Amino acid sequence: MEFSKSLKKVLLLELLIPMLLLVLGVYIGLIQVLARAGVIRGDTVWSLKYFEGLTLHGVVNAIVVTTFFAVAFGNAVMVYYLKNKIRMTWVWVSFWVMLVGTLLAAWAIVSGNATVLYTFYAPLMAHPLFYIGVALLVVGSWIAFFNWIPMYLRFRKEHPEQKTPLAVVGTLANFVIWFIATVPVAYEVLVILLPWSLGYVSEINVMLTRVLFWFFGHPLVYFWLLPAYIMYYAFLPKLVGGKIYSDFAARLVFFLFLIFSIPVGLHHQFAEPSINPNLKLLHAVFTFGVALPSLITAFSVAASLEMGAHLRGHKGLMSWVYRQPYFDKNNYLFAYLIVGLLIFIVGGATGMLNASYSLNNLMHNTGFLPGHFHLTVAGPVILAIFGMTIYMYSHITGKEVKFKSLNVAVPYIWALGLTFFSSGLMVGGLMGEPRRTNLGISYTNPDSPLFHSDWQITTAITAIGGTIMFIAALSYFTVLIATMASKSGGSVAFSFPTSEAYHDEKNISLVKNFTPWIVVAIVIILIAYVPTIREALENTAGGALPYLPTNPVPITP
Ligand code: HAS
Repeated sequence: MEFSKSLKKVLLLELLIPMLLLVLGVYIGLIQVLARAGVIRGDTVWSLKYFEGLTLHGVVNAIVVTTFFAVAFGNAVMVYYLKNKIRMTWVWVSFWVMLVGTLLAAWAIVSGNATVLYTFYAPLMAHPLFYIGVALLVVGSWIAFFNWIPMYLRFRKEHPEQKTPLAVVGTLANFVIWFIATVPVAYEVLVILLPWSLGYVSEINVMLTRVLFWFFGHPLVYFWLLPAYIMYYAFLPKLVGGKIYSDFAARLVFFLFLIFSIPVGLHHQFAEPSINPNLKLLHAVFTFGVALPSLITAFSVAASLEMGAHLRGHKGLMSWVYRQPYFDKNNYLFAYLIVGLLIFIVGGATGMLNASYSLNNLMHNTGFLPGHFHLTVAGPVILAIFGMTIYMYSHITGKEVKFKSLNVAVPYIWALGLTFFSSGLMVGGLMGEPRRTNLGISYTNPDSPLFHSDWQITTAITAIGGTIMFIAALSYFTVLIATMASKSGGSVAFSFPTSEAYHDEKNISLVKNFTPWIVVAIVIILIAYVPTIREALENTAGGALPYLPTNPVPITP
């Protein structure tokens, strides 16, 4: 289908602005690994302090890029599959609100006024404009979501017998999760942190801010992941000549995420005081629930890959593993998606280790954590974003992708780097190497009394991995920029590579409507969070004073 000029314009902005920011995010990532390994020693590199850089790296890569992409991809999915007109005014309002929010937050971080890391809970305090900026970014994404709801309802009214397209179900499920998860964090930011940062109140309940943050913080990771899952189900089978194994199972997966991705936040707080251990155990149990849709996905997508290989004439039990278009330059999206999936096998397994209540003691706040989450957010998530950004760009503009061989190599180079990077962090983490620490000026500095020789080798492996990832990212940006600089081949119709289902079950009512799933989600959230919030309120005496990361003495108002 042909997108309107205005829609094309906004989609390109929503895809390319975050890519521009990602150049900065990736560069800071390189500085971080070099600083941890002691290759760079000092607190400041090119006028950015270590923790300012870490904040910028996390906020840009994990919050800004992912949110812009989810909105851009969602806009395209809604228009393409529902074949309904989208209200462009609101598409533009959503874009501008997100952009202004991003710029405000970025200013606060770069000017050194918001060194609060991407988990911006208390007691670290940021400039009010950081909180306002984050709130605007979220509100902008809500506007996009609210703009899709009438399109969906119109589709349901006009096509009562038809199934809602799978990619639409995935997108709406994702934004329902996002909306439910962001309401408490909006409360935290606007009602607790902002007045505190403006100086209207001097003390706040730190534990409450952390509970509200993690209410949002874990579903946040599925908000990053679900666009990739939409691609695994709706597009990947088509890319290998296969089919979605079961349409019902695919829909069920998105609805299971809806009910299980929120009531799990305490698995980030196993080590924190104030909350009853039984509640932590309850969240740990729900965390194993949220692994279920991913386990279903592992088998379903593997079945699609197997079917694809067999339909293309490859025989044998294991031919599906090696007879895939891994290096097909014209099928580069497959390379980005399959590499993400392979990485996620380890990313998911390490998540299950973290979730195990007692094992968590071993890795919490160590390098194991960034090791785990780079195998998720810097694995399936960013590779899907990379692949789909270039796919959408070339299909919207009609430009052919340049440097095709380099393009198809990017995910493999990235995966090689990530293997070193995450292995170094995880092995180091198991030996106690802390996360979020400028190790180069302390533990990996032979001149420091804190020197810890065990961590020299692991940080060096991490640095090698980070450098390879940086090279992969540069290669990706080269492909993207060269494609942007090339001439358009004229206007082309936009299309997503949409898969058919092998088991195309009839419109089963269990996975037809969102309402029952939303009700169940709310009930489970209440079970998991009402007692948790009560604990946070009751077990915190008084309030805590604000701190800056550079000073152990509280800031006195
Ligand atoms: Fe996590 C911490 C547990 C998934 C991201 N996680 C984090 C943090 C981030 C993050 C950013 O329980 C750090 C937060 C911070 O800064 O403190 N995580 C889990 C669990 C899962 C999980 C149980 N995490 C993710 C995803 C993320 C992400 C997804 C981003 C996108 N995580 C934790 C816990 C902590 C945590 C604790 C806190 C620890 C602490 O102490 O602070 C599960 O959802 C994982 C389920 C996944 C699977 C894998 C399925 C495999 C698939 C691939 C199949 C491959 C195929 C290819 C088909 C079970 C789908 C085959 C092809 C061939 C050719 C063979």
